[in-house]
Amino acid sequence: MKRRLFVASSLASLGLSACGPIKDSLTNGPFRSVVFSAERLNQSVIGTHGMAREYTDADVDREFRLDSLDTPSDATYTGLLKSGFRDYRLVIDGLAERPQKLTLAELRAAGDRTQITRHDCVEGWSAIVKWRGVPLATVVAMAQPKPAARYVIFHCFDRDQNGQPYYESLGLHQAAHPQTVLALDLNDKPIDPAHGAPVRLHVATQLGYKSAKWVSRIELVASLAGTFGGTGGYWEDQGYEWYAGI
Ligand SMILES: Nc1nc2c(c(=O)[nH]1)N[C@H]1C(S)=C(S)[C@@H](COP(=O)(O)O)O[C@H]1N2
Ligand SMILES: [Mo]
Repeated sequence: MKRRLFVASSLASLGLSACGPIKDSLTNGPFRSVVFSAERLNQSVIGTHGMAREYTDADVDREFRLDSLDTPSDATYTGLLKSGFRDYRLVIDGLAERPQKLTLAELRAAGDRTQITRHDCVEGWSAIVKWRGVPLATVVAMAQPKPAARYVIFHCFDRDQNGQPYYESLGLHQAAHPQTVLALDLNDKPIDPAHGAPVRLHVATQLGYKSAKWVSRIELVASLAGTFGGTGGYWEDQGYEWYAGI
């Protein structure tokens, strides 16, 4: 808790506001050294085996602000949305013995975990949110990773103004963390479009940018180097640390 607050208050004191505009200060300014030295410390002290604190229903924040690229407005996403995601399939492929294409019903049937945890954005705001969905470990196991697989990459439906898609990644051991879930419900309702419908990753042990919204595909890979900028995520490609433990 103290470490998280340290990160948040360091950011607040640098006067940072949104995830988008911070990228220059993040890459160049004092921000980088403050945050990233804290994250390195966390990585060495906590590792990825610790559990994030869980809260009760009474702690859930009424407001969970939006702070990401815009909700996808392309024909593929809006078409899926119009049909209530009947035709949505979560693809799990890459280095998999058994690639999967799962409907929302199949995902719901695969596992059921509820957790009330705190979402922490690097810019210094946080919200306690109730998530319900399938442990990512269950879904990855269904696809049977080949021995060479070391990472999972999350491909998303949204793109920035330059047409660059959002993506994120985790190591297989992080993917197996019990509090890493493919969320289908947010605060007891199916996730709304703006918050990432129909499937959103929630990584309770890492900073908010890891929790990819609008997930379309999970790809098993041996290396992060071959995907987009090669550093494992949309923000990582612009200077954020790949490991975002809190
Ligand atoms: N697909 C996608 N996922 C994303 C983002 C995004 O831009 N696109 N932004 C990340 C960041 S930095 C944060 S803090 C949270 C914000 O989630 P919210 O808008 O639902 O509050 O989503 C994360 N996941
Ligand atoms: Mo964020």
